Amino acid sequence: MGEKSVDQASLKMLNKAAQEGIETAWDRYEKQQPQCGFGLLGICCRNCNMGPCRIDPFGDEPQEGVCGATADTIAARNLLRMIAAGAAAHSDHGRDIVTTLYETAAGETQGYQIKDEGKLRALAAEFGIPEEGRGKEEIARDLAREAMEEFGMVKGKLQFLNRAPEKRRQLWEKVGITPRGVDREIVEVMHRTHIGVDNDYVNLTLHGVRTALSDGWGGSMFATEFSDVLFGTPQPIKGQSNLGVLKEDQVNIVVHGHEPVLSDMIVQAAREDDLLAAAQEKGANGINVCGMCCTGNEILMRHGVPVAGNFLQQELAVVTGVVDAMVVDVQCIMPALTQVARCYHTKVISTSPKARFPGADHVPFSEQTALDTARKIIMMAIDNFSHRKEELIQIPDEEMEYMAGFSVEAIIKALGGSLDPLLDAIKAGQIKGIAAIVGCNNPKISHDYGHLTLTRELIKNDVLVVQTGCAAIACAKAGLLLPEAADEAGPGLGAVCKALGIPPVLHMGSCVDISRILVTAAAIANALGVDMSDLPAAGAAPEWMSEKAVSIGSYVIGSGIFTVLGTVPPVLGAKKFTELLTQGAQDVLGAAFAVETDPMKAAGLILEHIAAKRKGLGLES
Ligand code: CUV
Ligand code: SF4
Repeated sequence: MGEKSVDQASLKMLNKAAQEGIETAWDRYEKQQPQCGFGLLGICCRNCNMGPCRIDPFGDEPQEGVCGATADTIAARNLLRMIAAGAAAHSDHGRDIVTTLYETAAGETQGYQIKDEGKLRALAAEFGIPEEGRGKEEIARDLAREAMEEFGMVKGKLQFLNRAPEKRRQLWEKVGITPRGVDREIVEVMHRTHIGVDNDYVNLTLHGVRTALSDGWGGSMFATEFSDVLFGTPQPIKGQSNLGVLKEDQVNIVVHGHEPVLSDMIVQAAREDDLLAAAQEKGANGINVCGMCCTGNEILMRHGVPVAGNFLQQELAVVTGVVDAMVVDVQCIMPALTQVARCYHTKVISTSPKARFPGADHVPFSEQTALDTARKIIMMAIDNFSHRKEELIQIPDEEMEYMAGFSVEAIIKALGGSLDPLLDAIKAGQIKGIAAIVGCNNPKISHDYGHLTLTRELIKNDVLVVQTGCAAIACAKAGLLLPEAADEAGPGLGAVCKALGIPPVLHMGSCVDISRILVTAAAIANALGVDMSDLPAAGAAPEWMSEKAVSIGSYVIGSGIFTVLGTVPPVLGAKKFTELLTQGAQDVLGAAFAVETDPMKAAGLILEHIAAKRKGLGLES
């Protein structure tokens, strides 16, 4: 397992990159070795200018920062700031979607429509907004305004929390971590982690969980639900994945980043006849829009658009020499892209005022002129088609079909209209439980190895796997998102999947769509009349790297679901804090973290956990 990747297409491109003298994340990771021990252990602090301070991990002096902060305080504060950044990223994305809906309803945007009126009306009912006899624009305006208020603090409690089982809501109240407003919790992290404010690692941790909950049941959930209203609620759909989706004879546009407001418009514009004609005039046989990372997930969920790869493949896509434009918005976009692009002909086009990249072309994107901007970007890609360097072109032939589009609505539909068949299969032990495998890639672990190993092991043991993010793309490339993959599943899960015609691994969308997983888990718990912590369910992030993943992991345990991390979080230098996260949290939240870098062992932990929870529910193991 010493290989950089288990994905053949990626290995080919890594080889090509090496021959052409191109550095990738793996090379830069190598150059960072050995990485700073204090940083890895989470015990350095730069929160004020008496520092930086660091704690001796071997128990020698110093054991406190200049202000007296201990290892536990420092590591907890650091982790809280990671949660705040992650929650902010998801939630700011959510806010942008809400704003787009508001402006669309006001007739101020170009190219967007309210695609799922049914969902709009259901959400309106949930928020107590009158909808009978009113037009969709009117409702959407009220709903979006209501949603905007949830970011600040008007009601003092997020609306979507009502989707959680009552027992869970009571627990949040009792522990004092009911999130009050999305922005408020994030701001409060920054306040509390300022020098000389919150120095109690337990108190800090509780607020960290509250902040994360405001992401999962707030910002992320707004991003998902309002995206469905604007762009349509995903339904099962097929497409292609991996670098082989790039086409030598077509204009290749890779959209990379996170927000569907941009990528959906590019997909839409690329289908216009005059742009197609312009591409043909340049000698191309078409316009091939592909996705990467989570914005790729957004458009593959809704349009079956091909996905070129996951996080660690962004540079490798450029190395093929056929990407005419790499269009980016926000999050998980390596600044190194422009360096790599310089060696080929690829234009990196940034679009968000929040995310500029030295060396990129910037085309400011706004909802008001979205379609025109998308057209302009596509024209830039078309114009760049003739600049390819023939001698540098090599496209790996790896390409794999996937089935995605499993929104909660789609899952219920696939089950024949209610969750009952799934509940029955769980009760009967045909399906032992459900595991959510999510998150990024990280050069600390062989690319895709963690995702694939854990997923295969779990489905083999009759655990239904639901996924989002780069984990889902890893499984798409390996063919695990096809109904035929039921053959790789255990006899129980395999039979259920075959009867329903669904894969044993359900792709539920981008990282913000982990909110769909929360909704599913809550609905199952509600149907069984139990708390989410009673479910035979687990979460895992085998290759996580981003701060968003820290927020996700924290709201998953905050929601009562055991979570295994496959790369080590920067906390181990703080003994008591680590104990709180991996043990103490269990007593308070009914769930805790485990850290396990070997995915086979992680699978063992999850299977054990699921067996114990089944027993707790009185189900046969
Ligand atoms: Ni938001 S956060 S690398 S793209 S899953 Fe992919 Fe998903 Fe992690 Fe980023
Ligand atoms: Fe050092 Fe305390 Fe300042 Fe952190 S807050 S840098 S531990 S003095």
